[in-house]
Formats: sequence, structure tokens, C-alpha cells
Amino acid sequence: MKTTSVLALAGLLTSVNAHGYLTIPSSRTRLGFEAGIDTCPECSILEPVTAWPDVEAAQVGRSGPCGYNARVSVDYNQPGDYWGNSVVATYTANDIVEVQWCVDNNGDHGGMFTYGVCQNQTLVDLFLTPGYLPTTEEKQAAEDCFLDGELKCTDVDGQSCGYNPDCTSDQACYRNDWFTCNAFNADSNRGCQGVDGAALNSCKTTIAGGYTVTKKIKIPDYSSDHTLLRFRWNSFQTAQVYLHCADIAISGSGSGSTSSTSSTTSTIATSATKTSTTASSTTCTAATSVAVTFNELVTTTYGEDVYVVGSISQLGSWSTSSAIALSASSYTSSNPLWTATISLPVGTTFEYKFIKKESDGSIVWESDPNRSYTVPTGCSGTTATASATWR
Ligand SMILES: *[C@@H]1O[C@H](CO)[C@@H](O)[C@H](O)[C@H]1NC(C)=O
Ligand SMILES: *[C@@H]1O[C@H](CO)[C@@H](O)[C@H](O)[C@H]1NC(C)=O
Ligand SMILES: [Cu+2]
Repeated sequence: MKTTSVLALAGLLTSVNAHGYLTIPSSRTRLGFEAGIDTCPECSILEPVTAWPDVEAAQVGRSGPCGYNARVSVDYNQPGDYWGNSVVATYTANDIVEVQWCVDNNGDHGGMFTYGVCQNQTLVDLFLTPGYLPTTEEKQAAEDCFLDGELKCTDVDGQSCGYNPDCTSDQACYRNDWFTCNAFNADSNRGCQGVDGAALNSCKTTIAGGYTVTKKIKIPDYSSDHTLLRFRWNSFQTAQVYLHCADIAISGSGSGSTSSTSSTTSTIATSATKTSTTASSTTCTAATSVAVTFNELVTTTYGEDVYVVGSISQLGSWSTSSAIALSASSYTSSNPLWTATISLPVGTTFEYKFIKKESDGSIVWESDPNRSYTVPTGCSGTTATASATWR
């Protein structure tokens, strides 16, 4: 009994559970962290979902547009004592402002990120009502609205807006209106931490120290005393999306320009189309990637951690230092389960092995032969499992 909990705890503490969160303007998560309600602001995670290469495919579920931290059971879609009741920043319509998030040193999964403002105040108000927890449907409707109200990288004159190096031109992620992290496996300036190239601990995370990721956005031609700026980061490496909101105000430009009228019209048209698509969708959209869960039964001792490494970049290209950590959060002595869920392109065939990393840093490989796997095809949202026992 005692051994079991020690092992499980060891796994929890050392697995790659660290990621990123919106810091400027102060997100609800940041405020929760500063108030001591949240012990890991970078750990609000939507998983397992298809995060790549279609960065808009994942439905937000309980996480909603503002994030849910399962670790501390805090739902940031509902105003709390320390967030959601007043704005943290007031911007002027059409202004260019700098925003920032923080990526943890131990969970820099690469990928792409976006910011958004939902211009449907009725919908946003559901997330600003003290004591009200939006339903899953309302959370999804709001997320769709935030994606419609995307603040494009390309809206900012002079900002360089690149394509993600881990995305090929035939994939849905090949778009430069979203912001991108650098190549996941780059030797220098890698991943999201490479965007600013800032020093470790340039922002605060709780697991391995953070790096700032700074970009500019253009505040929309819109006015509201209290609305939300939504941040969404889609991981390249893992089947994870990170969602955060900040409470902001936007003072209108007063120009009442025709461009804002026409963009409102197109927003309605887009969401109407989306709704009817969803309602009539009994046929499926083919998945471009699948969340594959790797389960490995392996008895470990204190200080040992289990990783998966393989022939494709998502599995570290056989480099043990880029291997993906499995989590021991469900480990028991009778079911010594280590697990990780990774988003992989459909149809990919690869070889892999599980490895143990000892507390002294040495590596223990599984015996030959290499394992092999082909990611299945299926409808969007398909998941798959590769289960194995250490050999
Ligand atoms: C705003 O959201 C509400 C609630 O989802 C919806 O009923 C309404 O049609 C939306 N309004 C516009 C203009 O899209
Ligand atoms: C497993 O894959 C590695 C990397 O491609 C290769 O060097 C090794 O020979 C393979 N092992 C077997 C038994 O085929
Ligand atoms: Cu992570």
C-alpha cells in the first residue's frame, strides 16, 4: 500500500505535466495562481484531443474557452473570488498591444497559438456572471465564437508571421494567421521558448521554470466594458490544447466604420454555417491526426521513469533526450501502468521502444525487436491505444 502511493507520487512529480499559460494581460489562471487557488497555472490542459495538424478540430468540452485545471478542480469559465469580476486591462479598439504567455521548460511541446475576442456579448456574459458555470454547449459555442474572432498575426503591420516548421503545406496547420512556435526539434531556439529566446525563469511556472513568448495583437474594432481575451495553444508534440482567458475592456474607436459592420455580418454567417454543419453531421470528417495512447505495464522503483522513443519526430527520432515521458498517475502495484497520449498523423508507420530513465540518468532499453505501429485512419476525434508490457 505504502509502496504503491510512493511510486504513484514519484510518477506524478516527474512526468511531463508542465506546459504554458497566458500571463499578459493577467489571465484568470495567473490570478488564481497568485491568489494561491491554483498550484500549477501551466497545468490547465484539454486532453487527449486532436491538437495537430488541424488546430481548430478539438472540441473544448469541460475545458471551455478559459480552461479547466483538473489538478486543482478549478473551472476558469466561471468567475471566482479572484478573477472574472473586474477587468485587468482596458484597451482601445484598433490598438496594437503586446501580449505574452509563459511556457514551462519541461513542457515545451512546440506548435501554434492564437488569441481571440468573441464579439457576441450575450455569449461572453455567460462567462462573466458570478456563480454561473456555463454548460459544455455554451463553452463550445463561445469557443467557436473566439475562433471566429481570431486576432490574426497578419493583422499587425510589420509583424513577421511564419508558418510552423513542423507543418507541411498540405496540412491544416499551414496557416500564418495563427502564431507559431519554432521547430520542435531545432538545435537552437527550439519550440515556443525559441520565439523570444528569453532566459529560463523569465516568467513564472511551478515545475521547471518558464520562458516568455511575446507577440503583438490588434485589438478589434469593438467596444465592451467587460469582455474576454482568449488564448489557445495547440501542442505539436502531445495531444493537448491549453486554453486561458483574461478579463479585459475595449473602449470603442467611435468610428463606427463599415468594416466593423461587414465583419459582424460575416461572423453571423460563419456561425450559422457551423451550426447547421454540426446538426446535420452524421457523416464524418476524416481525421488528419489521431490521439494515440501508449500504455505500458512496467514495474518501476522509486526514481525510475518510463518514456517512449521512436523513429518519428513526435517520438524524438530515437533520441532518448527527446523521448516522451509517460505518466504514472494511475500506477498501482497490481496494475503498474505508465501512460501517455500523443497526437500523431493518420497512417504514419513507425518503430518505437519504451525506455526507463534511472535516477542517475542512465537509460535501460526494452529488449529487441523494435515495436512497430501504424496510426489508424477514421473520423475526426478518433482515438487509439497501443498497449504493451515491458520486455
Ligand atoms: C450570440 O450567442 C447567443 C447564445 O449562444 C446566440 O443565441 C445568438 O444567436 C448569438 N448572436 C449572434 C449575433 O451571433
Ligand atoms: C531498432 O531501430 C533502430 C533505429 O532505427 C535500429 O538501429 C535497430 O537496429 C532496430 N532494432 C532492430 C532489432 O531491428
Ligand atoms: Cu505538457
